[in-house]
Amino acid sequence: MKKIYSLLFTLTGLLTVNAQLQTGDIAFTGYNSDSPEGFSFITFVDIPAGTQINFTENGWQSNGEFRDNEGTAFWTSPGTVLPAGTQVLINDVNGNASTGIIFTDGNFFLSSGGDQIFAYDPNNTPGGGDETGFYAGIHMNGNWDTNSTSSTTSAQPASLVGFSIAINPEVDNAIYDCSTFEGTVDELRAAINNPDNWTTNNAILTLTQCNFTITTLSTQNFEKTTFSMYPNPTSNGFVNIKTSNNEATQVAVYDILGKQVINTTLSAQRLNVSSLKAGVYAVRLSQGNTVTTKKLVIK
Ligand SMILES: [Ca+2]
Ligand SMILES: [Ca+2]
Ligand SMILES: [Ca+2]
Ligand SMILES: [Ca+2]
Repeated sequence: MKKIYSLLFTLTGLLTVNAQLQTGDIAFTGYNSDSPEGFSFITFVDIPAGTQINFTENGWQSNGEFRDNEGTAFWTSPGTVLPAGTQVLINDVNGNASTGIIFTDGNFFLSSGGDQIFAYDPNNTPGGGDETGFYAGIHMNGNWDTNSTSSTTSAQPASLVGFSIAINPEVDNAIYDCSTFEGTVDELRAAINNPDNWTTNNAILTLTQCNFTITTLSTQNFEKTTFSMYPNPTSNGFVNIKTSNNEATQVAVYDILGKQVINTTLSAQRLNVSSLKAGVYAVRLSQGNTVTTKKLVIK
C-alpha cells in the first residue's frame, strides 16, 4: 500500500510539473487598488484542475529579485479544467473570485499611490537568475521604473517584456475595455497589454467579462510554421514535404492549366515527381481541415 501511495505521489508530482503555465499564458485585464482590492485576468491556455498561481504586489528589483515586504494573494483554479479564453474576476482578494479560490497572506494592500501585481508559478518563484516562473505583470504607477526602491515602484522583469502592461500616468483603478475580444492568442495578448485599450478611474471600477474568443491557426500561420517543401526548384525527381506534426499529408499537384497530375497521401515525407515535365505546378497540402497551397518549380 505504501508503494502505491508513493507511486501516486510521484505521478502527481510529475503531472504537476508538466502542468505549469508558460510566461504570457495569462494576462491581466483589470486592477482595483480601491476597496475592495482586486484584479482580473484571462487565460490563453487550458488551466488544469487545482493549479495554483501566486499574485504578489512586491516590486521587481534591478538585481533580479523581488523586493519583499508586501503581500501575496494565492489563487487556486477550480476542480475542473478552466478552458482557454476564460476570464477570472478576483472581485475581492479577500475571498471573492468568479471561479476558483482566492485568499491572501494578510499583507496584501494595493497602494492608491501606485502599485503593481506579478503573477508567477509558486513552484518556480522568479529570482536567482531565473525569471521563467513569471506569467504576467501589471504596473499602475506610470512607466516601469529602473528599480524597486519602495512599495510603489518596480522594474519590468526582462522575461515580461511583451507579456505585461504599465498604466501611465498613475491611477487607482483600470480595466481592459474589451475593444478586441476575438483573435489569436498573440492578437488578444497584444491588445490587452496595450494601455491605450484600458479605461482608468480614481473611483473603483466593476471588473467585467469580455466574452473572449480565441481563434486558432490561420492558413498563413500553418504554412509558415508547419510545412516545408524542398528542394524547390527540384531537378532530381522528388521533393521533400515536411510537417511539424509528422501526420500524414494529403497532396494534390496541379499543372498551370489547373489539371490535377498527382493525388496521393504522403506518409514518408517524400513526393515522387519524376513523372512531371519541367514547369511550374501548384501543390495543395492538407491535413484535416487545414489546407495550404505552395508553388513548385520542376527543372
Ligand atoms: Ca488600496
Ligand atoms: Ca502595496
Ligand atoms: Ca492614485
Ligand atoms: Ca508594490
